[in-house]
Amino acid sequence: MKEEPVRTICQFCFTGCGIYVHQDADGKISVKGDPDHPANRGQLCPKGYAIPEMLQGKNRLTHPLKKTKSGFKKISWDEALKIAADRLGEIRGKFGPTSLVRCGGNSTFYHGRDGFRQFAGAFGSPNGTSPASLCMMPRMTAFNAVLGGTRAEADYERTRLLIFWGSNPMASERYSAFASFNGMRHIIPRLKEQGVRIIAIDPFRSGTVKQADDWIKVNLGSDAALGLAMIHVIIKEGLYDEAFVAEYTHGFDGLKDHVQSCTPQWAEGITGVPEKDIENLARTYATTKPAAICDGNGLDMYTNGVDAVRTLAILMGLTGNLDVPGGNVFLPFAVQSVLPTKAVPREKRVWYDTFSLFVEVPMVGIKEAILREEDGRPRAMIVHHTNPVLIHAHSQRTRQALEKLDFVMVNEVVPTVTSEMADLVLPMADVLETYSFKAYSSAEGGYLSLSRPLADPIGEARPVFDVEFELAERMGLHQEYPFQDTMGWLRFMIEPTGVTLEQLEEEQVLFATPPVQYQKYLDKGFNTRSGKVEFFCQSFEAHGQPPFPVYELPAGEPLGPHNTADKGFPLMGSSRRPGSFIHTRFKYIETLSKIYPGPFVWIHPRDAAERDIKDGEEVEVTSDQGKIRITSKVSDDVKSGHVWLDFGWGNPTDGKANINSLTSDTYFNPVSGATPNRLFPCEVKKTG
Ligand SMILES: Nc1nc2c(c(=O)[nH]1)N[C@H]1C(S)=C(S)[C@@H](COP(=O)(O)OP(=O)(O)OC[C@H]3O[C@@H](n4cnc5c(=O)[nH]c(N)nc54)[C@H](O)[C@@H]3O)O[C@H]1N2
Ligand SMILES: Nc1nc2c(c(=O)[nH]1)N[C@H]1C(S)=C(S)[C@@H](COP(=O)(O)OP(=O)(O)OC[C@H]3O[C@@H](n4cnc5c(=O)[nH]c(N)nc54)[C@H](O)[C@@H]3O)O[C@H]1N2
Ligand code: SF4
Ligand SMILES: [Mo]
Repeated sequence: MKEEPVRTICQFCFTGCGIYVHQDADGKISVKGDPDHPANRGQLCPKGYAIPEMLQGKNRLTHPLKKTKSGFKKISWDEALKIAADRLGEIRGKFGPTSLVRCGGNSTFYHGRDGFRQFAGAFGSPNGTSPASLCMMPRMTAFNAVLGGTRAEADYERTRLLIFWGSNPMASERYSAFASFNGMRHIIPRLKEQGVRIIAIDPFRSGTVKQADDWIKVNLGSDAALGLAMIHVIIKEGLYDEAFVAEYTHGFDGLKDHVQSCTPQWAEGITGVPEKDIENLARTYATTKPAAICDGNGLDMYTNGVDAVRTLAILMGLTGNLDVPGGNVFLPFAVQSVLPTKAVPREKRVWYDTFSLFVEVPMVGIKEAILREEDGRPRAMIVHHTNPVLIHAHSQRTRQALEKLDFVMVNEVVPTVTSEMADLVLPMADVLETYSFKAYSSAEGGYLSLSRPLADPIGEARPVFDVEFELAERMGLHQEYPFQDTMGWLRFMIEPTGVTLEQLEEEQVLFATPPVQYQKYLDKGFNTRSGKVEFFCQSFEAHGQPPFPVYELPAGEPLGPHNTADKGFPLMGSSRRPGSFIHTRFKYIETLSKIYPGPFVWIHPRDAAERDIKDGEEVEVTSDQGKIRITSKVSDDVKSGHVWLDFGWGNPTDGKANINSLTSDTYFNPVSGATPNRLFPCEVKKTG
């Protein structure tokens, strides 16, 4: 660590808070929020404050490891890269270039987004997968189909009504990244003071629900029915924006027919929300101007999630709340370079016929191709910045699929359930040890910030791009590279923004676009096939999907008290992510595990009493896929009949229960490949 405070950003979630990290004369490291950074204005969450503890390097992988019959053996980088180049070369020779899968990470940190992307392109493989099918890409796919382009963000500062729909920013802190403001913790109370009405649509009494004026207690995975019924009411009562609909939307008459039968009464039976409340919600949204919807990850992990989100996009268009002040707005963003520079045609992807509308191959496509031993199936996988065995539905099957591969190389910072089954484990420099950058969108404009290393990489760990380039060099693929190391990657990526690395070094926060401009559609229309908001999605129709959104069962099979009770699983299991952690990480960081000593299964007092379960007791949760032991938390934040399990544990560094041992990958969304990670019938019993 340097003597001078380092001005950098935290990249553990999408917010990307500005921070100062300082080491005093005694070597004590402290962190404070950067008061001048637009993403957080000095605020931080506990994960940011825990950075000094993270820098102590607990559990870190420090050397390349090769799997042998007697366990992992330390090897040199030279040997590790030779093994990787030889094995990948053999596999390419035998099975062709598409036999490689890049299993990349989440876009909270751009090394995860971009690592090995150019490598896969140069190798000749179009096969990439990541957590995207569970994260925000199902939503993006839906918004893109209806609205064109990216999703439209809630314009918090100017709205009169804000609906949190399947989002919990009081824990996820995600939205400040887009709204360019202090954390949501500060935004919501301030909006309430200004008389803005806040509604939360959520099956769980989340931190955000607790802040809201109204709580719409919807059933798990039933949002498409709620959305369709709201559309029904708005059209029937003539509450839509006639001028906007006439001029800027496509398929209104068809939509009107389509939702004819989607009455609030019909939706009550599915959503559990009383008919009257659905009518009121629809009327409130359509008549409070302007109104904004803040969508969230609570919609993604159901097999019907894409269509649920299409109803949200339609509602925005129907009420004219699009790209107007206080509505849902397309914010400016600094456009960066695209990797790989020589892309392999999408049509060559595994399971392309099924997932032709999606940005990549969802993990289910990869798994099925391997497990069914299809011709042209993947044979080798490069994993980085993700932990596929833990995070995808039905961990046992993910493990089986990876075991069937000829070669698995995992780039990691700490041992995980995935790294434990790799042939080769490469120790990566952590995000705190390497240069990176982040591009933000905000109403004030799209801007960039630099992430600077706080320490040298631990042991022999190396940054992902340095390793990637050296491997490419050893395989003779380096001619296709526009960069040679981390700094080269950074310069290449930001080049189109007009901002230079030198300027970023100097200024730390640099705006690369003008502020938001509203109603861009007046000049440019919408970026869809018709140039309009597509109630009738032409892209969906062209790919054999229903052009109007429909309500399907949320886990692909009939769920309901009768069906599942008959099979011995009367409870509906779902999953949650406690705010003090980020996904599967940092369960071993003491300050964070003290804040939340999970994982827990959250159960309603009535359901607990029926099973003689007390708070804080070890219980067994069983689904048709597996069984785990976990501690109970008896709470009426949960609806009776539901149980919520904390996601993210189950690595060797925590030794606790992995809830994806209970989830199923039998059914998935036909467009995004999303599995029902948030819905699985189960039963909870006392142990012993
Ligand atoms: N602290 C922290 N921050 C994070 C992350 C983290 O792990 N920890 N992860 C980051 C990532 S990758 C993501 S994707 C974002 C996600 O951040 P958000 O988009 O805010 O999503 P979640 O936090 O998953 O919260 C989703 C909410 O949806 C609710 N929900 C669940 N099922 C349903 C349903 O069927 N219908 C409706 N209407 N609601 C439902 C849940 O109860 C929960 O309150 O957070 C990011 N930020
Ligand atoms: N049941 C259920 N399943 C879920 C979810 C849920 O709520 N419930 N949430 C889903 C969602 S939205 C998401 S985004 C995914 C999250 O899934 P992942 O993105 O796979 O989860 P992370 O914990 O972020 O995994 C990142 C991995 O990268 C490693 N890593 C961190 N920093 C570095 C680095 O600098 N270099 C390298 N090489 N590695 C690094 C970490 O050690 C960790 O093992 O899980 C999904 N799965
Ligand atoms: S983890 Fe916390 S400190 Fe870090 S970027 Fe997210 S909100 Fe900010
Ligand atoms: Mo995510």
